[in-house]
Order: sequence, then structure tokens, then C-alpha cells
Amino acid sequence: MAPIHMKPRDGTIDLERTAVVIIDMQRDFLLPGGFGEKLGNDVSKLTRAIQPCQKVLEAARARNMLVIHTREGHRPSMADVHVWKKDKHGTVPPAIGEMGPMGRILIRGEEGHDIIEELYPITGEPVVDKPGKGSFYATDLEAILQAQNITTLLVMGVTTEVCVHTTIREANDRGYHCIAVSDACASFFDDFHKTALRMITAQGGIFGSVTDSASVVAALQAADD
Ligand code: TIU
Repeated sequence: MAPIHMKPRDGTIDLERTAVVIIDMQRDFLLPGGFGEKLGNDVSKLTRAIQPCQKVLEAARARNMLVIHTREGHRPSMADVHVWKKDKHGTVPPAIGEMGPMGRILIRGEEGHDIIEELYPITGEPVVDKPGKGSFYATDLEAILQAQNITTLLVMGVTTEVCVHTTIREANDRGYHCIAVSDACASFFDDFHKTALRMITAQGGIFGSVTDSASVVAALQAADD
């Protein structure tokens, strides 16, 4: 058990029943030439999350905690890309499946679809491939969490208001306590990042809790064995 500083109130997490979930830290979002940039965004905004994610990941691995990585992406045939995602992104040109400097954008098996070197999964860490924003939709994430008796999720990654938030909302409805790690999440939009985090803890913690990477590392290092 580990006491941890969080908003809206401090608490305790059971490390044996807590998983670290790292959302979509893929080259296609964090590096130039990928999906994030194709949507018109400054991808350098996301790099600030890398180091905090690394610190939490290192502390979690040292404690043998369950670490789960997700990747947003699609089949090479694009049979699973729905109409809105394919060509209804308003003024933004469709990008999924196009050839870019890191291969076909957001297509499974391509270089850009994979996770950045700094956070690359190690053997035994499940990688959940998801076609949508939420990590529960059309995936086996819930089966994995149930099989490991997980009740609490430390959630980080990109982007705060899109895939991180959607995942937290899905998880909250399924009864998981989600703790977003604020500095280990990032958005292309500073105001969305801040507001998305505020939304989680509003109304007594309507979607869960928010902490930061230093608090997670301190909690994991101080935890009872
Ligand atoms: N566009 C945007 O902010 N995000 C996504 O499309 N996917 C994720 O957040 N992973």
C-alpha cells in the first residue's frame, strides 16, 4: 500500500492492484511527419510528457507493477477506419493510411505507429492496439485488467483531452479509480490540457484523481514491500 498526494484529496493505492497505462506515446503523435502534425498541430508540444512518463515507468518497473501501453491505429486494409475518421475531419486533409516519412500514417506495423524509443515496452508489458480514442473500445483492455485484479489506473500519455480523457471516462464508468499523472500527459493545446485535468477532479473527482510524476515516484519508492 502506498499513500499518494492527489487532487481532489490524498489517498492510498494498492500497488498490486494498480496498473500504469501509457496512452499512445507513438511516433505518429510525437514526431514530425505523423498524424499529429498532419492534423495541423505543433508536435513539439507533446515532448514535455516524455521525461515524466519515463520516471513513472522506471519506478513502476522497479516495483514489478503491471504496465500497459496503448497504440492508436488501424489495419493496413483500413477496413476498420470509419467514415468520420477517414474523410470528415472538416478542413483537415485525410491522413490515415497516407505514406509519410515513418511509413503509412496510423497503420499497424508501420514505424510511425510504434511507440517512441524512450518508452518502448519490455517483454511482458501488454500493448493494446485500439482503433479509437478510448482504450476500452474494441480492445481486450478490460479482460487484461480483470484477469490481474486491477482496480486503479495511473494514466498518462497523449493527448490529455482526447485519448487520455476518453480512456479515463471509459474506465470510470467501469468502476476503475483513474489517477491522471498531470505532467506525464500533454496536449497540442495548453488550455485544453489544463481544463481536461480540472474536469477530472471537479465535483469531488467526477472522473477520478490527478497527481504528478514526482508524487507517483515518491509514493512507489516509499511503499511497503
Ligand atoms: N488529435 C488528438 O489530439 N489526439 C488523437 O487523435 N489521438 C490521441 O489523443 N491519442
